Amino acid sequence: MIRFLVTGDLHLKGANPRNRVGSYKQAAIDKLREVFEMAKAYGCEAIIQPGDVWDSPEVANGVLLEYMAVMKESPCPIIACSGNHDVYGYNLESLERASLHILELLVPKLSVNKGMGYRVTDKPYVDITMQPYEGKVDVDGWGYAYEWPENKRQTDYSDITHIHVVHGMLLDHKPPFDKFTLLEDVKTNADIVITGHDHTGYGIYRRADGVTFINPGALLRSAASISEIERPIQVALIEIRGKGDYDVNLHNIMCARPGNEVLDRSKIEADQKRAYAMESFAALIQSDAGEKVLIDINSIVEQVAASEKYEPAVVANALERIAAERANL
Ligand SMILES: [Mn+2]
Repeated sequence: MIRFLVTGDLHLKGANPRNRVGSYKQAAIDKLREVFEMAKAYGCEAIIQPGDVWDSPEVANGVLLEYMAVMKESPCPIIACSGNHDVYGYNLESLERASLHILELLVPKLSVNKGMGYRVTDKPYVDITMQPYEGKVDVDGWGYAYEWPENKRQTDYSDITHIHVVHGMLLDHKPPFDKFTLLEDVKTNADIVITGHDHTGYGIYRRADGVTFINPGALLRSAASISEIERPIQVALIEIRGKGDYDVNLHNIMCARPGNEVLDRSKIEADQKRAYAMESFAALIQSDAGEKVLIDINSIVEQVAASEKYEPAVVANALERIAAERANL
C-alpha cells in the first residue's frame, strides 16, 4: 500500500483577502500543520499540491520566510505544480525568478513541476507527472494527458499506476466563461488525474472508463460567494494497492472554521452588483461583429497581439507589467 495526500490550491499570502474576517495567514498555517499531521498519521509517501501555492508570483521576504518555516515541518516530500498565480503574467518561463522557485530552493522537501516516479520495494509502482499552468491548458481539452520523458519510459506499463497533476479548469458543469474542460469529455491516459485552479472543487469524480479525477477544492476560503461559504474544507487521501486497485476518500480539515465566520456575507450583495456591472460593461465593449467578449485582461492583450502580429517577447513583457501592477493593487 502506498498513500498520498492531496490538497487543492493554497494561495498563501500575508494579507487578508477582501471580505475575509480573522487572520487568513494564521488559518493557512494552522491548516498546513493539520495537513502535515494527517500525512504523518497515514504514513503518506508525499503530499501532492496542484498549483497556486502562492497568491502572487512575488511575496514579501517576511511572508516567504514565515511560510518556509512551516513548510519545513512537513513529514514527507511536497510535490507541487505551479499555477497561474505562481508566475508573472501567466508566463511559465518566469517561474525561475518567482517566489515559488525561491521557496523550492529553501525547502528541500518541496519540488515544483518535477513529478516523481516511485519504485519503493514491496509497494506498488506509481508515476506522477505535472502539467503546470500555461496558455495552452484547457484549449481544446489540452493538458490532461501526460507525456513521460523518453529516457524514463518503461518497457512494461502494466503494473504502473499513473497520477497526472494539472493546474487546469476541469469542471463538472459549464461555467460562464470560455476556458475550461468538462470532466465527461476530457481525454487522458492517466489512471488518476488531480486538478486545482477551480477553488470550489468537484471532489472525487469516478468516470465510467475507470479514470478517477480529484479536486478537493482550495484549502482556504477567499471570495465571499455562497459556494465559498458553504463548501467543506477538505483534502483527499489516495491509497494504492496495485494497478487499478486503489481508494480515494475526502477528509475534512478540522481546524477550518465555518464559512460564515470567516467571510463577510454582507459583502456578497455588493460583489453580485459588481458582477452585474461587469456584464453590462462587457455588453458595451462587444464588437459589432459579435466577436467573443474578453473580460480577462490577459485574453484581451493576447487577442490584440494576435490581430496586430506583435512580437511574442513584447506581449510577454506587457503581461508581466500588468501582473506586477495588479500585485500592487
Ligand atoms: Mn487558484
